[in-house]
Amino acid sequence: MSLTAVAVRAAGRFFSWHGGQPEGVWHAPGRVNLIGEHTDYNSGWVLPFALDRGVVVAAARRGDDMLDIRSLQSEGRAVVPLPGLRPGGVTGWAAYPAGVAWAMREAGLPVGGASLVIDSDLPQGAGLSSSAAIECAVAIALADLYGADVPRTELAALARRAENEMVGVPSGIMDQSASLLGEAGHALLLDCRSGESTPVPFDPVAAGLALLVVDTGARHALTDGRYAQRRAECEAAARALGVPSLRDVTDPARTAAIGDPVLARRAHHVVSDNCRVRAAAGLLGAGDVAGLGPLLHDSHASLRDDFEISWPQADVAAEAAERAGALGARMVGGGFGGSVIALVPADAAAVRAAVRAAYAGQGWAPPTFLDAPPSAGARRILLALTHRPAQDILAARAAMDGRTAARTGARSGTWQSPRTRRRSRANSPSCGAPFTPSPRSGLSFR
Ligand code: GAF
Repeated sequence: MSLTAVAVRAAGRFFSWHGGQPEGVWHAPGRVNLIGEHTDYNSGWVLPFALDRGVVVAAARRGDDMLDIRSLQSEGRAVVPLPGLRPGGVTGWAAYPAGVAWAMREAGLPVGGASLVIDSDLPQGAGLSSSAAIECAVAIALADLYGADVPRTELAALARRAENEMVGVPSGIMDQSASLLGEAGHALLLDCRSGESTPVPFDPVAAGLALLVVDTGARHALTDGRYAQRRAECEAAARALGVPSLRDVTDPARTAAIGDPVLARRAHHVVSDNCRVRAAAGLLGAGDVAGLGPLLHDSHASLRDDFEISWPQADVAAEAAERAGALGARMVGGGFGGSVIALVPADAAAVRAAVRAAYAGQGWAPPTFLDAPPSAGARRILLALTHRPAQDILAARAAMDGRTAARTGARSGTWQSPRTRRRSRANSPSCGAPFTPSPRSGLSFR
């Protein structure tokens, strides 16, 4: 389903559910992480990019301080009074959008009530960050509607806070950053300690390649406790090594000093994946897309053997893809379900056939394949619709150019936090092929 079609559907449903026109429709993409898994909450590096599919929110302000939220993907309606809202006050799917409004108000932003309709063309539980896409779409919608001029890095931090505190998942900053800061034709090198982000050209098609996403069909949920357990293990490993975080360890061999073998393996994955992120960014900076293949392969092995978060379908899909000619393949996201990415020749037919055959051999239902062009980050895609019936929204297609991230029309009040002013630390000499980024100089609301 195209982005246009999803936006039109959400606006049309807004009309029937809320009895009026939305003031606009906002879109936030899902993400694929090229490399650097479970490194973000260890203050390390990640290299995700924004997808061409994601979540749309049709929204309008309300005269009261209530959120009235509906979703085409979830049953029921959530009506949430904003005054007095606290973590634990909303549970289930509505905790994501309500949590964003709560976090924005907690930060002192002038956010009031809103009617929202959420729609999506992103598979849920596929490891492509559908939850972060909801948070980010709601965040830019509320910021825009209420004229809150917030740097996107700060919106990402607020969306993450919603997930950490209202939903209760101790996730890192990667998914929200990719959704809000992504650029077409680029991956985003993110230093999760300093917050610095650097767009890195990523154009597999120009290199005669493609990045194939295999939705393995196994569903994952960050809320099931295993993600939180991995995070706790990483923190324990850092304590064992006497460092603030595993980012501060640059030589993977140093993790052998940890007495507990499980913690040592967890740390080995994180430290080595940090090295792989920086090597990957260096390769992309030099135009060597094919060079990513071995790094993807090694990252999967590390996630399978050291971090122990891959799942049977991911291992089978990655191995079948590589046997059929993929330059490298690996699981993506939090783990225990979701998707695999494979760097494949432009004609991926042989890889698709091999993965399907491997699945059939296991007696599993066939996987789903998605193309993954690196795409633009979150943006407003339909302007005010006042006085136009929902059916006429199709006429607004011209305004929906997915390639150019439109300004979201911030109108008043600039808000800053010290986080935007943090400085990065020097790159580690022990990690191969260091990439010297030239980070974004200004953090502005694009
Ligand atoms: C999930 C989390 F939300 C991210 O912050 C990140 O930790 C990822 O899992 C693993 O790399 O998507």
